[in-house]
Amino acid sequence: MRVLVLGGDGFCGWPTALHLSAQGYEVAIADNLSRRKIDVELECDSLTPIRPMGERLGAWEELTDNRIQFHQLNVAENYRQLYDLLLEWQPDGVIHFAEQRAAPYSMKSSNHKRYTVDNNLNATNNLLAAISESGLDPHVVHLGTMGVYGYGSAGMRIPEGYLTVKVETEEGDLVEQEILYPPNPGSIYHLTKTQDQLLFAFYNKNDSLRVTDLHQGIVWGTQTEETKLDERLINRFDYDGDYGTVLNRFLMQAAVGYPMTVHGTGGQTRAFIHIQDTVRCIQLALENPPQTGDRVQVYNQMTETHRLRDLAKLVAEKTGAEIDYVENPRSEAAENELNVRNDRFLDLGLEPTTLSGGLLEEVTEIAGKYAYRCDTSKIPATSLWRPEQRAAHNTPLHSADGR
Ligand code: USQ
Repeated sequence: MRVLVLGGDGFCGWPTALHLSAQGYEVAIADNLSRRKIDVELECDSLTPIRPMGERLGAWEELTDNRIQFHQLNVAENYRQLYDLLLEWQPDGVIHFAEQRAAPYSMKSSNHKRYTVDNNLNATNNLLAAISESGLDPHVVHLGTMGVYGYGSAGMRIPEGYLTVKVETEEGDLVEQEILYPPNPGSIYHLTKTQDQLLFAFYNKNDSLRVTDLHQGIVWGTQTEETKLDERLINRFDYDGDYGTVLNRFLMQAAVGYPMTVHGTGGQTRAFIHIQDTVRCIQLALENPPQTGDRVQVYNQMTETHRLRDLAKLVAEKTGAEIDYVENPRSEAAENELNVRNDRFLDLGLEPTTLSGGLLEEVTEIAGKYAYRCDTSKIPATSLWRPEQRAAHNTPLHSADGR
């Protein structure tokens, strides 16, 4: 079976490409290396020493005899190249990771907002239009986010994509309908993923495209079975204030002796998943495609929920690290409950990697080992959501590169 991994150089894309290759899939990656270019912009490298694409792929072939193709192209801009690649590669599945994935980065300035919207929505639309034009019928597996739901519900468990509602007709009868769960994004980045959902629904209805949308929680951990095989295959680890996600930041902060930066009261509850489970879920989704004519299939890709201050306390207990409750740079609920259904992956046989099992390994094997590469000046989160915060901190929204 042939797969095309769009965004196969990124934090989730790279380990997915290797995992599928190890499982016997023929894999081609398309990526414009934008994440590496953003490292240059932000003047901050991955904590782990990721290697150039050519070296990564050479090492993989040397170790496993499996060759992964690489096409350097911008899915959001190079429509014709994408179209030609689809026709040439004839994939059975396309895994779509080719989007700007950081909420703080998307909120840094007007330019970052515009870049995130342009890139993410054009990438998704280009892919769907190219598949439709090509006449091919690959199963599209897209990495969405739990953030489309907005981390709250009216007391019930958040369903997997669709909500059953009862609406009252003019005659006063109650009619039952299933609708996409009402979107409630908390950043421009999350907003693009809510809009992706409409693009999928439209192309599914109009062009009979087969799509699975994975609403993933916050990924933690770094390595998978495949990336562990050789240091040249190592996955990236983001720790800076824009791209670092919360649990990996806490683990890195514990390793370098920097007080853990809990935003606000730390009462925010979020969903989590280990990177090893991400790649397993993607394989499970790929191998359970919808039939032609089925609506867009949605899975909640998460295994545990935790309140942030509890996570910080857990890391503190295990490592002796200190906790710093800092001003929250974001606009988000200070405290929330989060109950999420994830039956579909469990029913397909997912056996979750638990936080209790993997935390310390991550601190010692990754955060501790590469702590010497950390630039602590890049740790504070400086992207501010609200105009009044930006005014108070004298951080204008506009950046001056003229884009
Ligand atoms: N937070 C802290 N301290 C920090 C960093 C973050 O308290 O040092 C807090 C944030 O304020 C927020 C929570 O931790 O309440 C999560 O922040 P995050 O940066 O770990 O995650 P988020 O911005 O939501 O985005 C990440 C990924 C994104 C993915 C999303 C899944 O970057 O690609 O879609 O997690 S979810 O959060 O479930 O929507």
